[in-house]
Amino acid sequence: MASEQRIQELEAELNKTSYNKRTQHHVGLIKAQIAKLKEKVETAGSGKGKGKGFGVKKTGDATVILVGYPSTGKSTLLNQLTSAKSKVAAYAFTTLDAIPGVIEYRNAKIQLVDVPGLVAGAAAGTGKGKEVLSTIRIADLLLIMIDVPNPEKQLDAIKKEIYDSNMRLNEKKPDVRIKKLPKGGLQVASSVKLTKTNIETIKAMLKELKVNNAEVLIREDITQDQLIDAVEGNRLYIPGIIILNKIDLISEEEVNNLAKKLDCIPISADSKTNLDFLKEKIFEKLNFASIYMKRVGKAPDLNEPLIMNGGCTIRDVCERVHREFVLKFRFARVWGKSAKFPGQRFMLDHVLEDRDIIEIHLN
Ligand SMILES: Nc1nc2c(ncn2[C@@H]2O[C@H](COP(=O)(O)OP(=O)(O)O)[C@@H](O)[C@H]2O)c(=O)[nH]1
Ligand SMILES: [Mg+2]
Repeated sequence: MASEQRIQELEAELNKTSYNKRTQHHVGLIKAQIAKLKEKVETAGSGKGKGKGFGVKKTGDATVILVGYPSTGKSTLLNQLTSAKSKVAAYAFTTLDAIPGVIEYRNAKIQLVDVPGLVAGAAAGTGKGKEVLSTIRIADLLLIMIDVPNPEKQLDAIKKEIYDSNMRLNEKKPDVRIKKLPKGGLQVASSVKLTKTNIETIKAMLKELKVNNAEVLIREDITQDQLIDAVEGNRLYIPGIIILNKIDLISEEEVNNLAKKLDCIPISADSKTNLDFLKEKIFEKLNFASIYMKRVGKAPDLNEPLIMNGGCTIRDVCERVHREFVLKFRFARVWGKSAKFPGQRFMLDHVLEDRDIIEIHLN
């Protein structure tokens, strides 16, 4: 309990301190102290109330989970996009379990899961918060659903809950190498100019985080939070799309302003507005590519593309189709975005693009 109280005090101090070159060092130390205390609380608390999740089994090409405040329209969207039936109601906390459905789009089978609503304080155990936050860790993509009239407040709160559960939304793992050593003190070097923190502060933060002997190589302009993430090492980096629902209730102008400001996709689940666009964005964000196969002298099969990962090569396609294809490969012809002209010849390492058509020639 003493630790939790101390965290609150430190967070209060952080909130009233503005961040600038003069306060940077002080802020960095507080952040490191908080991180260390949180780690202590988490280890002490493991076992009790840590949130086991709803035991969702992943199926299909990817798993996408809907998160948001209660009554934002998550169940309505699941029902519109899949054949699942999740109960919809005008009161909060209608959905008490995880309900899966399947979106079939461009030949991909995308599992969509509806979970109970999240509210502020979920990470600390409010509502079914811990179960929900534990369940969403299996997602390949999160759909964060917000609605009017308070989308911004909801978004900030949901992002905070996700952050506090050690998930990092739409962030890349920071490029920091930490080699812990038995002795020798701290050697910290950076290959880029650091504009958001400095080496002295980083050293002080590392000590606060109980890293006293190590070689640290920083290869991007990190924030102090990213330094902590790199040291703690247990962060989950997860992509997300923000959806603004119920746009039927506001003017077109308001919709456009919010879409820009919050970088979200506006929809109305109830009136089925913009749902095809949303499906395409989900497909893109999952980094899927449809590759169509064609036999020599025949038209391509445009109904049953292979669902590959973006950046896949001809080799990847050959391996997927038949193990012998790589051995017997002579060349391939490609039509589509990755070819300079229709039917261009390529070898195995050529990188394909979404909707390319490929004709494989074997020995
Ligand atoms: N006006 C409007 N209401 C919606 C829309 N989508 C859902 N709702 C309503 O919002 C309420 C909560 O929906 P529900 O899907 O149960 O929300 P959940 O708690 O997030 O699963 C219900 O009364 C729905 O009919 C929408 O696009 N527009
Ligand atoms: Mg629901």
